[in-house]
Amino acid sequence: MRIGARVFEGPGPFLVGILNLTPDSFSDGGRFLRPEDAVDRANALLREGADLLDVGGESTRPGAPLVPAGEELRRVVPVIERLRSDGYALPISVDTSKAEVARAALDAGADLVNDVNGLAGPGMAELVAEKGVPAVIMHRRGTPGDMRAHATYRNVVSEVAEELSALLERAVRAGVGKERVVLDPGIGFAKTAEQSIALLAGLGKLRSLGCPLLVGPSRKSFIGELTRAAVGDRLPGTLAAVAACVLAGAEFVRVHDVAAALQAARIAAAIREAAGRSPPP
Ligand code: HH2
Repeated sequence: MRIGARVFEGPGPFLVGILNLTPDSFSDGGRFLRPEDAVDRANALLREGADLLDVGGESTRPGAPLVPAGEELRRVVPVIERLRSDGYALPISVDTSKAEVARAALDAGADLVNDVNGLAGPGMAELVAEKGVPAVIMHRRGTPGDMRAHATYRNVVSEVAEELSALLERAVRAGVGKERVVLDPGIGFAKTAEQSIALLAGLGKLRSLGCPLLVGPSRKSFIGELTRAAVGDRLPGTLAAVAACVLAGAEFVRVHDVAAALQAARIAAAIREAAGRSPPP
């Protein structure tokens, strides 16, 4: 899959570094509001070994207020423009659910649309089709305001697989090339801690949908619920989840702490490869 100037081939793992340009993201809100801090952070993520930079201007944590398009544009577009004019080396993904924001970000130099709403909002799939760019289709139910009430599943793995498959079909009908889609189970989005763990355990089932997988476990509340760790102390739990994602075959992992996650991901990938080579008992 080509993302911007780079071709992503093989099983990865590829590290997606998170850059949140928001005042209220659950773990790093307010840290990168000044464009110069945002650019420094983007460069630090590159140095740490990120393969892709994911830039977002709206928090999607449970209970987060919706951000008007004008405000989201104001947060995201100048930083993407600045990174591109500085010759930033990584492909850039824009984390948005609004077609207006995605269009402006792509015009400013972003290479991929990462949509927690699965390209289901007005004009989003059509925009991705028109621009011919790759996209992440993530699973969620409801909105940040009401998603906790939607965490009701008979079998979370098969229902997430069915709902992702429906989102994928819808996007393909709108003209999006399936070969340009990455699927994401949406850890923590309308999922309890137990359901997030079940999805990590059942990731292999999502492979049958025929697209690369991206998983975003970084610092999320399922780690806090299982370990009682505060948001700032969830790196060890994040690394365990990253290793599990890579062992299950996820190509992309979306993380805040790239250097540490890269080490965990490389070890997990080496174990995965060795397991693939070992003769049957
Ligand atoms: N998680 C978050 C945001 N965007 N995109 C994808 N594809 N997958 C995810 O799991 C995902 C995502 C939430 O994490 P974060 O960006 O750290 O927090 P916030 O939404 O509060 O800005």
